Amino acid sequence: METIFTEKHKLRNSKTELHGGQLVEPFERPSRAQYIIDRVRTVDLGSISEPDDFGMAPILAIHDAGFIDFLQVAWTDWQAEGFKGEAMPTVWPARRMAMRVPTHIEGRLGYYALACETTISDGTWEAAYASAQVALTGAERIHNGARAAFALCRPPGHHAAIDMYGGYCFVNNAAVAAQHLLDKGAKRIAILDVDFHHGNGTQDIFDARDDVLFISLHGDPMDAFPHFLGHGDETGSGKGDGFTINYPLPPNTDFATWRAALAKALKRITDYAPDALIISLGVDTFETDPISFFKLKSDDFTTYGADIAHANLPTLFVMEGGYDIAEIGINTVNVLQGFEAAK
Ligand code: SP5
Ligand code: ZN
Repeated sequence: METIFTEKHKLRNSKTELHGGQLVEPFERPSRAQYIIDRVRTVDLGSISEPDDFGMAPILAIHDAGFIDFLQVAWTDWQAEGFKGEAMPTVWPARRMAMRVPTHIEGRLGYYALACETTISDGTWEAAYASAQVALTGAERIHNGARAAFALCRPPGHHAAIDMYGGYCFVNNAAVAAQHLLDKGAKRIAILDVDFHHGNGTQDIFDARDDVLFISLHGDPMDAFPHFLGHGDETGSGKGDGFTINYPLPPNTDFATWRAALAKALKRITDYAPDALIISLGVDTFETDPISFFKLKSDDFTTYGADIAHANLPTLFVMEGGYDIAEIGINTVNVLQGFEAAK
């Protein structure tokens, strides 16, 4: 399987995350991608290619233009205020307040943020842009007939909504890739999100559409980030009704339970008969992930990679989360090797 990767991910190198009331080193850090690409090389998964540049249009096909403008200037505008730390919101348009984009950077941060653990700092936009190009290049490979490709995206994307960032995500890489495949002639795309966290951004983007089937397995939002989307009764709206499916799962969910939900998801996906399958691949389902509560073991990732292969669809893997950094390369590449061995 070919991997698409760029060292530009290193431009996303914020120093602080708000966690437990303290500013800590971010869980989503550059070494994550380094461990993954090292493992790709160690097992000789396949060739490693630089992304092509598809420009801004595919990003603007998914995201609000004002939001993307904001991401590009947020760090500069924040610094112009003379603040000492990295950019983070302190106020939001909460219930019954005005949904109007403020002028001041502190107001714009609150308007466009869905969470404040994710700070914006120098290079954040450039890395997010490059990460989207990695996903687009992977999508282009699938369009050109590849059976599978691995878009080693960093920063991740599935929490980024039409006009919101947070959860370590800025541009929704999987959504941008899905739209690219549709624009190239695909009729239906399925996105299966196996990251521990609910893919709220992807769900938001495709909520009212029937040309993208979105299915997510994740920690129940009653107990897990992002807390405010991902319940089992969210099924899509308008002509998208029935094209969003959520499997919220409780603390300490083991592989047998998780795999049973995966089997239901894959059945729905094959019934939908998409032209391609996009996997939002987070390995924060691992038993020792520091911010998550599922109990998958390293071999389980190999097993479910094979389960995904049995759907027999052109498949683009798009990297999302995973924070047990010492094991992230093994767990991620286990999914890809399990897929390759079974196809
Ligand atoms: C892409 C991705 O995986 N984003 C995840 C963002 C989660 N950020 C907030 C996590 C809050 C976790 N609180 C966990 C307490 C653990 N005891
Ligand atoms: Zn996650």
